[in-house]
Amino acid sequence: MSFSRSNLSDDLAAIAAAARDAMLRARHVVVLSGAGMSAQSGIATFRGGDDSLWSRFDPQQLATEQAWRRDAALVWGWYRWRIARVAAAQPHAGHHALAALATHMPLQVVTQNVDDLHERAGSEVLAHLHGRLDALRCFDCGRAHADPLPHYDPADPPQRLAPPACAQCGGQVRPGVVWFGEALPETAWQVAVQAVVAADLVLVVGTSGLVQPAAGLPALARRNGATLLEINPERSALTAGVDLYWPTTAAPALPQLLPA
Ligand code: BV8
Ligand code: ZN
Repeated sequence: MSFSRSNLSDDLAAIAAAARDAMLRARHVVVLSGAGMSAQSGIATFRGGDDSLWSRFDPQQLATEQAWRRDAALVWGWYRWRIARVAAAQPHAGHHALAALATHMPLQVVTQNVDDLHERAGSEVLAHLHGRLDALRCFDCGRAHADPLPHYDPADPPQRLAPPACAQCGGQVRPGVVWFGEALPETAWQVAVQAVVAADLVLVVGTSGLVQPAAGLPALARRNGATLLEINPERSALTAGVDLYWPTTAAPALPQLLPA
């Protein structure tokens, strides 16, 4: 399916109509979401914007095993703050639209996000490529940590905080996210690859397309014949390679893809 860019000028209504038509014609849709999908729920993105996570924290300072070994209280304090921010957030109309779209067509959600906003809107997430904030486990013995966390006010800024202690070995409990330098969960990666290879349309929402190997999925889909749509208010590292770029944000755009 190709969209000659000339007939789609910058008319957002025409782009929205073309995107909706492409979705309704698709046989198998895979949505690949990034931090921009959670932005309008109040969850800071990683890059861009003066409130982005990375503008105040350097990922190499915090989202790595080295950082944890160097200062687990600093890293845990940052994640505990993020867990509280996610718990206080609500899915927006875009999350709900994706859940509704899945009742109209074969649609699978693959996310780089570590929050549960897709699930709370009713989507079944095929793969969390970078894990889940709330899947806590012992850094030392790997045991899942199910004990409730002490209350944390989401309005409080991140602060150093001793990680919970593992009930089995007394080790330090970490978030179940994939840190830089860590391998992606094998099953999540495999099912995501299978899905994009089989898809005839991949809808990329809210990712800068900078983190590998997740950022390679849209090109893999295209090599296997899929049409690529992108929703992002800014051009990303993926935009040059998509069939239709919709310069907008997720919350107002995704509901427009629903059948009239
Ligand atoms: C691995 C969990 C190997 C943690 C995350 C040098 C070159 C190339 C690659 C590398 C390199 N050095 C190292 C690497 C590999 C590295 C990598 O890619 N680094 C990058 C930074 C260069 N990758 C890894 O380390 C991966 N592992 O390679 O392992 C290996 C193999 C075998 C055995 C052992 C090891 C692991 C990567 C996973 C890292 N973990 N998250 C945590 O959350 O703390 S990544 C983190 O950033 C997020 O999960 C997210 O996935 C990722 C990317 O961010 P985005 O989602 O794209 O968000 P971003 O803020 O960047 O962009 C937001 C976008 O939304 C913007 O475009 C914006 O315009 C848009 N937007 C804003 N508002 C809206 C919106 N869009 C729509 N609506 C809106 N309202
Ligand atoms: Zn343990």
